[in-house]
Amino acid sequence: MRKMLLTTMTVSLVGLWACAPATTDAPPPPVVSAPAIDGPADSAPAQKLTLGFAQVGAESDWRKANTESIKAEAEKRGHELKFSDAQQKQENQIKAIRSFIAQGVDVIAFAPVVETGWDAVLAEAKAANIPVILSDRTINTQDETLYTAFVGSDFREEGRRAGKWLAEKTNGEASILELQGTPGSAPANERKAGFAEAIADFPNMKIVKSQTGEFTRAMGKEVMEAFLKTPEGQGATALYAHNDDMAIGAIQAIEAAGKKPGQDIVIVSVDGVKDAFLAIQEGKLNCTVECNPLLGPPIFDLAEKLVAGEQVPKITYSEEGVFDENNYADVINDRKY
Ligand code: GYE
Repeated sequence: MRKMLLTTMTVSLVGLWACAPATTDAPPPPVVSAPAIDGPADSAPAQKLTLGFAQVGAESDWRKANTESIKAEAEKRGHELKFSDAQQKQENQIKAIRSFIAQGVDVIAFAPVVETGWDAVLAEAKAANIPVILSDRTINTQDETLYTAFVGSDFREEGRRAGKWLAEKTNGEASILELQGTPGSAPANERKAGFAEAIADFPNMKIVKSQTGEFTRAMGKEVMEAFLKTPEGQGATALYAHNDDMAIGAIQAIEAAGKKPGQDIVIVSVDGVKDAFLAIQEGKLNCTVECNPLLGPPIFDLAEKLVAGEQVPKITYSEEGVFDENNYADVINDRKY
């Protein structure tokens, strides 16, 4: 799907979902003309609908905020939500999607735990005429008609932002440890690729160790402990974690090893959850690249339009910032998750 993202059809940039000015560096205008999604319309109230949502799990603070946003939005709009937690297992998500099809929901939305292996079940949804919204994570498929729309973040851009920030912070010189997200997931693949792209211009920036921490605090800590026992880990000057939870776990490991996180090891991660802002405030985390989990409103905007037979954009990206010691204070008090 990544290739498609670059060349494709309808791209609409939506700012914080409520007020949605397209930014000036937006890609070329959409081929399919569809209005930007800008919150509940002032037109007639939407028809009540049933949406089946197959969630990844509860692996991180980002995910918990994402689940909360979806549940709260269903309730606010009076729609029925059938929610399933796959506990990070693709087979559970496939089962949930099949059961949504059997129950005849109006719309299916899901956050694909990994990128591949969805074609068969999505063909079943298509045959049943149930539109599918990909939430937060993309898939890899030859047949882009197997889903109706994607709403979420540009993970490759997040990786690039993390790499650029680190290059500036370290003047292009760093021995980097990398904690990757769930193997095979879009955010792990793309955040890795974007970061590598951004540091490729700096010959003195090298990733010296890279391993998955499964997007969890516990694994972030465990893998960092192991890293710090190796010669590469002992000489490392920076850490790039694909999410804040792993960075926070790693911070504990760094402290336990008698080093100062944020000073001896410069740390950049992705998500922008409350605990990351608190860690920046304490000087233990240096930067978080924001990834917006509040996808409930845009998912239900899309679902309502689909049920009303309206056309929707194929891709909707969130607009996101980069926070470090210079600007974290602007948002820390408003961050609810
Ligand atoms: O960054 C991570 C979560 O898919 C964007 O999944 C999401 C990622 C998020 O577990 O914290």
